[in-house]
Amino acid sequence: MKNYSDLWLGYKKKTHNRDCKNLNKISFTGVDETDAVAVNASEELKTGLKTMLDIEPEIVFGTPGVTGTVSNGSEILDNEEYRISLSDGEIVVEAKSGTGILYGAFDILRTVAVEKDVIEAYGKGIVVRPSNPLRMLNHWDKMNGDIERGYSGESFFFADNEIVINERTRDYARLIASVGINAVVINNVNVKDAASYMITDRYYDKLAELGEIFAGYGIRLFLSLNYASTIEIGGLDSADPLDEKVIAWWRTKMAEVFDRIPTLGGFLVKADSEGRPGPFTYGRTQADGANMLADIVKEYGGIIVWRCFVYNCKQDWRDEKTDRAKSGYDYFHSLDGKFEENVILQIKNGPMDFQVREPISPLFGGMENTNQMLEVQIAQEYTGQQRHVCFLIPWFKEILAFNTHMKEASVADIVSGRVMGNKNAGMTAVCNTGDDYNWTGHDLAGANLYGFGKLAFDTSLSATDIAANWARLYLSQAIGESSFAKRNGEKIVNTVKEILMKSWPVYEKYNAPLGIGWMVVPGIHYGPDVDGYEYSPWGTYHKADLHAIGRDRTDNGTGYVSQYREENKKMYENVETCPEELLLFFHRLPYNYVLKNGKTVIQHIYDTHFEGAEEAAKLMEEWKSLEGLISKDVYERTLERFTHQAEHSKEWRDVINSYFFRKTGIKDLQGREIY
Ligand code: GCV
Repeated sequence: MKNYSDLWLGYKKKTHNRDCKNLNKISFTGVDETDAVAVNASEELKTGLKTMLDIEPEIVFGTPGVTGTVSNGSEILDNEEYRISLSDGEIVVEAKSGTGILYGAFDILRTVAVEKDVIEAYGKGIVVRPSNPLRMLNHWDKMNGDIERGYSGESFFFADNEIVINERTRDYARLIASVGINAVVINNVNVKDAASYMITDRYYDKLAELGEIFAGYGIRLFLSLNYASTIEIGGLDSADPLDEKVIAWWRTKMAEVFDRIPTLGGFLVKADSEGRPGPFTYGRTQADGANMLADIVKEYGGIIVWRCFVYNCKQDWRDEKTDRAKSGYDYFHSLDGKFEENVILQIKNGPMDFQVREPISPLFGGMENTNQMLEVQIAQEYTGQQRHVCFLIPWFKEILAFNTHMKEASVADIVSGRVMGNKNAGMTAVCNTGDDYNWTGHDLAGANLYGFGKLAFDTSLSATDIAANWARLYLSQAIGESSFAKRNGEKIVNTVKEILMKSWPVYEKYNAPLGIGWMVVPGIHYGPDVDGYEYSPWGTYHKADLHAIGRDRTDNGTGYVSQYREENKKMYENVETCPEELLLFFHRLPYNYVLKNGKTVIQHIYDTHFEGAEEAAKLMEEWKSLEGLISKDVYERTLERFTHQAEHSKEWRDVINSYFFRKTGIKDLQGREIY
């Protein structure tokens, strides 16, 4: 018995009576049996079809390289693309690479798993291509087995400073490949202690083995790198990127690393941030640091993913002018066009840090000649830590759709490489997995893992469809045998979809109001503490007094707003056109400022917090309506989380409302209990 769930790859027996003869023979074109990824695709199909339909398909491999143009001559396939069609009653999967074939295989398995008709699905032929070149996960796993901001157990990559490889490793690769992930960073961006030695003989063999497993599923292994490795493990006294000794050390080191871990895709670097070393120590720019490494790894096909989360975390809270929100842009904008071709700047979605609501980072649209990758967080650090349900895909959809007004491009246009014609671009998520049975602590948090992969692969998918499909795939394994219709499939899927789609707005309601963010217990970032970060060095201030709240980020204030293109600047700086959900991020307003719905800011705070807690309780009731319909384990595990959320949302409600009532003395118009 595995001690972990198969999640959406549950492959339960299907009892519908669809005609499945088309699945008896499946042809792969463009690859032969020497392609490890295609072989894994074939194994996956065999296992899945046997379990679900009791079919043992004949898999016929084609000739490598034959498929550049698909059989109907209409499309040229790129490396990870695939086409599925029906020909003489058999399924043909065409691709240029094993990875394309693998994605095609998972497509077929999903079709069967959700009980869709194969002829309907593939009769006319489909061509599927990923929206983003890189679709990555960042694990913040530490080598001692802890996970920074991990809410679902311990690491399954590391224990006691050793790398762990077991059955779960392969199943993890299968799971994430099935939703189109093609790159994984296994270790925390804060590279310290044993992790600094990842690029030494101590770990090479294991990393090579791990890289090989991943490569078998079209996934490239990446490592987070300690920028000051020359000092920490190299015995030099400097990490100056322009110092010849430093460069020479890296040259030798990288030759060794890529020789010992041949499948390595490259490195992720957090420099000059939150205590991590970087080029600033030597008076150099972020480009100097990134380019030095990129230049060296180029000959091995390596990529340097360089994070833009660079800011001063030792700020004086008394200082009105410094604004943390400005720092990413301040440090990187002027370097546009100065990065090597194999450097990708990894930019968090907002200028602060994964709050429940933030404006989009002005770096998107601020750089026209630099590879960019969007970083989001599915680990719910600030969004309920996988104890509260918070389905983040609707939020990610908004982020991707944001018009940067750089050539009228959306964030999705930029990070897909469509605007600049670059291939080193994409999306990454700070991952939410651990060694818990269900991988993500909260069963419903699995929808964020599944959803991120699906969205990064196809940014045109709707959040609702992603939610529904996840519910359908996951619950079909959670429920067990018998047909979907018989076990109230539609009710289950609709209920879960509704819960998921409501969850982010509900969470936002009882959280910090109107985009101001933070108000969490420092350090752990869980639970309400309105002034927790107010007089701290982290640069995250709401500035509430008895008259007003919010940060003036217009040109009269910190000037952050000027980092946007003119259209967006205008929208944000005008209190009338600033989206209300971000009002306090951009403006300092009196509590009696009247919002578009006629409510004052203070009444809005009271109302949303009462509503949020009520709605959280309703989500639990909706979940309860599934009792007896879904697996008992999933039902009970999740009910426990909902019970906590319902209580904890009241805590949020009461702490926030009481804080503002005490600060302002303004009564709730509805006379509800505030303490
Ligand atoms: C990995 C936030 C988190 C840190 C995290 C950091 C980052 O500050 O609280 O735990 O460090 O972001 O993204 O590097």
